[in-house]
Amino acid sequence: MSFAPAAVKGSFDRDGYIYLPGFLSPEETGVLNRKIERFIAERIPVMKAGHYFYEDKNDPSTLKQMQDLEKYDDWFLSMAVNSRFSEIAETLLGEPVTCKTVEYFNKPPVIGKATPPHQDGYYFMLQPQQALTMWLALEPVDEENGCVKYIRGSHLKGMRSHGRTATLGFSQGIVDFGTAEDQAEEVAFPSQPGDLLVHHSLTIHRAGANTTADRTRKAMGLIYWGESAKEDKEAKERYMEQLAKEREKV
Ligand SMILES: O=C(O)CCC(=O)C(=O)O
Repeated sequence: MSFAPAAVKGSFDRDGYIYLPGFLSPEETGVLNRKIERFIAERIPVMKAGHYFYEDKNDPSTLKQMQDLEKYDDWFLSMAVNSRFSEIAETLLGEPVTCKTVEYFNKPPVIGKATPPHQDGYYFMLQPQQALTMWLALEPVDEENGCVKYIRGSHLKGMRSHGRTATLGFSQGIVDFGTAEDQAEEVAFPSQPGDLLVHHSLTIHRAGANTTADRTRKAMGLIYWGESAKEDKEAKERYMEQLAKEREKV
C-alpha cells in the first residue's frame, strides 16, 4: 500500500494517530505470521527473562508478549530498520529515527486481559516526546477480542498521571481515565490482518480484554524514537529495576 506523506503527517499531528488499512498485503502478512511462529518455537528458549511473558507462566499456549525480537533475529531487524516502517516513522516525526524495539502482543482467548489506558511516553521518559509506536494486526481484531482504542487529540494535552496496574506488561495506567472528554474523543480501531496503526508517544490508548472463547488476538509493535528525543537514563534504570522485581513476583 502506498501513502501520501503530507496527508498522513497532517492527520498524525492533529489526531495523534493514523490508520493505514492494508499496509501489508495478505501475502506479506502470511510471511510475517510464519516468521513469528518460527521465532516462538526457536528463540524463546534463548530469550532473556523479561523479554517474553505469559498470562499463565505454567502454560506456554498463553504467551502474551515478547520484546526486542530484532535483537534475536535479523529478519525482524530488517523489518524495522531502513524499511517501509522506519520510512513512515521518519515522515511522521520529521527527523531521523532509531527503532527501540520490535514487540509481539497476544491476548489469549478468555484470559487475555485488557490493556489499561496509558501513554507510551510515560514508560519512555523522553525529553522531548519525539517518539511513536506502530501496531500491526496479525489477525482480525475487533471489540470482542480486544481492539485498540485511541483518545483523539490527547497527544496535545500533556502527560496524565499514571499509577500501578495489575496488568503484566502494562504496569502503569492513567489514574483518572474516563473523563467526559476521554469518552467523547475515544475512537475504536477494529482491524484486519496487515492493517497498521501508528500513535504518538503522548496519545492515550487502551485495548479491551479478549472475551472470546476461541480466538487469539495477535499483533506486532514497533517503537521508534526521533533523534532529538533524549532519555532520562537514571529514571529509566530505576523504573526497569522496579518492573523486573514486579515480574519476579508473578
Ligand atoms: O496490543 C495492545 O493491547 C496494546 C498495545 C499498546 O498499548 C502499545 O502498542 O502501545
